[in-house]
Amino acid sequence: MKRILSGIQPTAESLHLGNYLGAVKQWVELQEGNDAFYCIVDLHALTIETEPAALRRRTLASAAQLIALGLDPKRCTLFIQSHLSEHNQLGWIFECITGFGEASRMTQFKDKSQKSGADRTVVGLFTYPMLQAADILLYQANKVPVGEDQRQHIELTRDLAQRFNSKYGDTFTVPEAHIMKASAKINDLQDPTAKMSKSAASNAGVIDILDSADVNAKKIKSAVTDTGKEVKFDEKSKPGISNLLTIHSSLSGKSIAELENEFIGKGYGDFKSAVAEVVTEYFAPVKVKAEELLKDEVGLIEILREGAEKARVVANRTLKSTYDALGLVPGKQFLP
Ligand code: ATP
Ligand code: LTN
Repeated sequence: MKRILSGIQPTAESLHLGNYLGAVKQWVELQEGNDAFYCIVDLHALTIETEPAALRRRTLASAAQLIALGLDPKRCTLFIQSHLSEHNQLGWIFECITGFGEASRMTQFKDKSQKSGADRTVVGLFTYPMLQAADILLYQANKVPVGEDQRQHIELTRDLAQRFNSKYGDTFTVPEAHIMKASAKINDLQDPTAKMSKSAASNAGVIDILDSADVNAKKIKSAVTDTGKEVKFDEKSKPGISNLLTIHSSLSGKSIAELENEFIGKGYGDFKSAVAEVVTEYFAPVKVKAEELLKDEVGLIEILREGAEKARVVANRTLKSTYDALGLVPGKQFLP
């Protein structure tokens, strides 16, 4: 069985369509026939200053949505990053073998730090990829399902694993990024050349899966398109329509060609209504299920704690071999 690991930051009240199609949908599929670990990376979320009540709420809401979207705690290990101190401990080791220049070249760091300026950029944003490498390598993951934007962080993770292995002996499995081409990048409905993102300046082009059907239908109907009439996939001249075709196709299971055929001679209005309908049908039951799970907070936290205990068995073992390989004198923190 292949080991899978992925993570998501609890930085919003609701996941958006990009998170689902770019990441979580594959997580659900990969539960079958693999040993899958999925982590809510709350420590990573601390790189963005958040009100404590909001962080807590978002962490639980993320867990509820992941389960509602199809993650089954019986078939995968779902847990919260901060429940295991091993993540921070291994993260430090990777900070000690990552070059300063190497870390400075990470585009996520460059983009985010440029936006807020050096004085307002926290060091945690700089060391973020080393903590992410720890998330992955602690579990000896073979595959890491993520969206296209995470490719560089996975590349760094591979480099760090190889660097450590060649210096200190085989300790980590070198993981591979698992990026699904078709839906790897869902774009903003208002700016179809930019990725759909919770940190977008405006929420008007972001489909939140917990939003009401009305709100989402309205957003889809006012999606920016070109001045043409044909429903045809062409990312260059029709980025808006292409994005909507990708969304429809990924949710309905119909191929792009099938959809192009279906809408020959019909206008953009009809097509947008169809997309809105598919989105509503798909996410209405998810919203109900997530709300139900959130009502029983104690039960939800218990599921996550059980996940952490399963994760700890693997993470603790990897940390022990790492410490041994480095020549750190063994303490009593390791499981028998
Ligand atoms: P931000 O844009 O504020 O950094 P985000 O909305 O991209 O946040 P993350 O928590 O960083 O959300 O991403 C969770 C997962 O969803 C990642 O694997 C990421 O690659 C994927 N993802 C996020 N946005 C998109 C998108 N628009 N299309 C496809 N995948 C996406
Ligand atoms: N950086 C990722 C979230 C993340 C992650 C991980 C993804 C943290 N640790 C480990 C995969 C594996 C993001 O912003 N989407």
